[in-house]
Amino acid sequence: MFDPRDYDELLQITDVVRNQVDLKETPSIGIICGSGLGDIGDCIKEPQVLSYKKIPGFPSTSVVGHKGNMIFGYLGGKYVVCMQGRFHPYEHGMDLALCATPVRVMHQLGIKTLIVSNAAGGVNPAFNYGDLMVIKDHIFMPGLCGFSPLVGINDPRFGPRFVSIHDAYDINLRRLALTVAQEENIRIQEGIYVMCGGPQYESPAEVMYFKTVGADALGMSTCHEVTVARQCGIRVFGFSLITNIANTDADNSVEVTHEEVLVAAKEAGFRACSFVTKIIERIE
Ligand code: NOS
Repeated sequence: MFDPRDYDELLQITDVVRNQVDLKETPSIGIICGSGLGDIGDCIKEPQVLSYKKIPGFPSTSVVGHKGNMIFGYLGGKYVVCMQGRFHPYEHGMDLALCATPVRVMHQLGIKTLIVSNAAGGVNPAFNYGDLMVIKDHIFMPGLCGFSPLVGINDPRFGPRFVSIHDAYDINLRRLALTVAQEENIRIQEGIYVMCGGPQYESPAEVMYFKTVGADALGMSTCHEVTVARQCGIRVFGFSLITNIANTDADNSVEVTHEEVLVAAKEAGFRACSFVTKIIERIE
């Protein structure tokens, strides 16, 4: 059984990955595709595709809309590695360290920048279905409740015991993304992302609660990956695709379904892809 807190096992996994692909160069950027946003992986040029099934320690992705491939190739003129499918803590017994292992593997492979994407419910009343939101900061609910990927004995080779999250979402990358969106005529927002444990969607009262504390979008992913990335010293850019509007009124509530989340992501696939490509083109 793979122990995500064992650094030597991480090195072994990384070796297995390296031995199965013919790396053209060191990937400088890692990408994690959110629910239904796997199109980003399909935009990669000269792709080499490694199924998660061939990576020891990697669990399978059980959520519809997550393919389960690690893809190496070129995007926006840079050599990247892309996780086409992510591990959600709700799928894997809330083992956040396990779910964030792909970030550690990508770090071992050499990435300096991580781009994370997700599908999320909009809480900010100014948001529309289909909007993209640059993540400015987050509220990591499981992390605040003791479910952090950094809990447990910390091998110092992973990074520091105490990690500062004060600047998790790189301000220069956020500015670059807002500029790119403006130039490309892509409707863009910026806001606070909340990670809930899921897999149930939030009740109207819970949505109201998060709205009150300053949330703009709600999802069930991303923060564990960002926390681990920051422990490794990787700079992060994150964005959400608003796939549904979370509702706050129990008397007039509307059901949220994963099907509508996937439809919205599919509709936005091309936009998300060109957004990410243009950002990567301009990353230093
Ligand atoms: N997701 C959401 N998670 C929480 N609340 C929402 O309103 C919402 N909309 C999309 C489920 O459809 C998948 O999409 C994200 C979650 O991360 C989950 O994995």
